[in-house]
Amino acid sequence: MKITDAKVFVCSPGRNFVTLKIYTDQGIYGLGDATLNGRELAVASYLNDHVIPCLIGRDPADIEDTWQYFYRGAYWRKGPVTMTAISAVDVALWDIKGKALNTPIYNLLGGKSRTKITVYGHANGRDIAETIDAVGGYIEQGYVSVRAQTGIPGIASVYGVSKDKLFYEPAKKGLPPEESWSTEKYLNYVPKLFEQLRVKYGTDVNLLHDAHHRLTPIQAARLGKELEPYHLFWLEDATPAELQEGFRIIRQHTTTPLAVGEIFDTVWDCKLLISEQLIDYLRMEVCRGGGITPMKKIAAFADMFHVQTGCHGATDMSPVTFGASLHFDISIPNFGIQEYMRHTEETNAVFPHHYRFDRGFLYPGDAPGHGVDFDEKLAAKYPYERAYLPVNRKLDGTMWNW
Ligand code: CS2
Ligand code: MG
Repeated sequence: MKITDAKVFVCSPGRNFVTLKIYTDQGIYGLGDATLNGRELAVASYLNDHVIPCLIGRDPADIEDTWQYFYRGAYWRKGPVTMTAISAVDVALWDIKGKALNTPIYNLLGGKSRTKITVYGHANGRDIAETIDAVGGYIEQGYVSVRAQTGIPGIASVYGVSKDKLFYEPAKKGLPPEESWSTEKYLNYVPKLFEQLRVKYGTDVNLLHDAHHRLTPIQAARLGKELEPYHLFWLEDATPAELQEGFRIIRQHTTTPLAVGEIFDTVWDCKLLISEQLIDYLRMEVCRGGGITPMKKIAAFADMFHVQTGCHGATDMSPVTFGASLHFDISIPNFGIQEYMRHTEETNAVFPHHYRFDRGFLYPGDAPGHGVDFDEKLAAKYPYERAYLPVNRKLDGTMWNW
């Protein structure tokens, strides 16, 4: 089999997505997700200008060699644009291999290690009372795990809080919106949310929280310590992880489980975090971490150090990523949990798929490949519109992490 062509589709059914379609001489095609929120066109260009010309003529069955070709051969390694592009190629090739062998991708990864995939939903509210109600809504839908994010009195808008209770899309059309932040107000308020959630819903529901890179290590240590009585499933992105050693400070002070990694793109971003057991869940995803090929290796490395996976699953990854991630999730031994931010009906119509949600769990389905398709004609009705993630400033105007 030979690769005869490849095309990049940028569309916006509710939000911007970048889809790579690789065609072969046997009529089989594969799909990969190359969406990078706010930098979509950079990845589209990397694929069109630097990847696709080198793909034509290759055997799509040689997934590992193709991955090595685009990683080592790029010379300029790593980084979200490069690795999102390589991820899309890798996932598309696994899709082709599954279709050519008429089997779902998980069968090519060692088969199923579980029957269903535990997911968590995103409950949010403008204040504690509203957030408590939102968590109850997810429990009623059958979720056994719920992330809770609340607005903070005195802060105009906070990460993770949206008007729409089922969909959360942080990217806004036009130039980056500016948000404001106060670590002090946040640290004084959030423990109260989880205290009241436990009083209201007891200890059976898994509660998660995302600090979204906004704390210093010692501030994260304080929050982790104050959340210990509420036994969170995880505290996510407690501190920026460029300084992996910073997690040593958090670890020294608290037993609250730590999750990090949605912005990582190679194992080098988390080698120390894993080998020193500084984290409990790795958030890397097949659309950012280089694809299924390296993610299998990273999951095996993490398994040696008691680290489980907790793949990123926000609206800014297309159903193609969800489809592929579920085949990865269901096959690895150290699966932890899968984030599941629902897509809009517009998005689901452009990306028909076999996976399904049922009362707190996702099921990948048994279609050959990853089981997700792409409706080019319908996609063409939703042209790209520039949209950026917000930027964030402290109340005194200091630029901070969003
Ligand atoms: C968040 C994301 O889902 C999460 O855990 O961190 O919503 C993240 O903000 C977006 O994916 C950024 O595009
Ligand atoms: Mg996050």
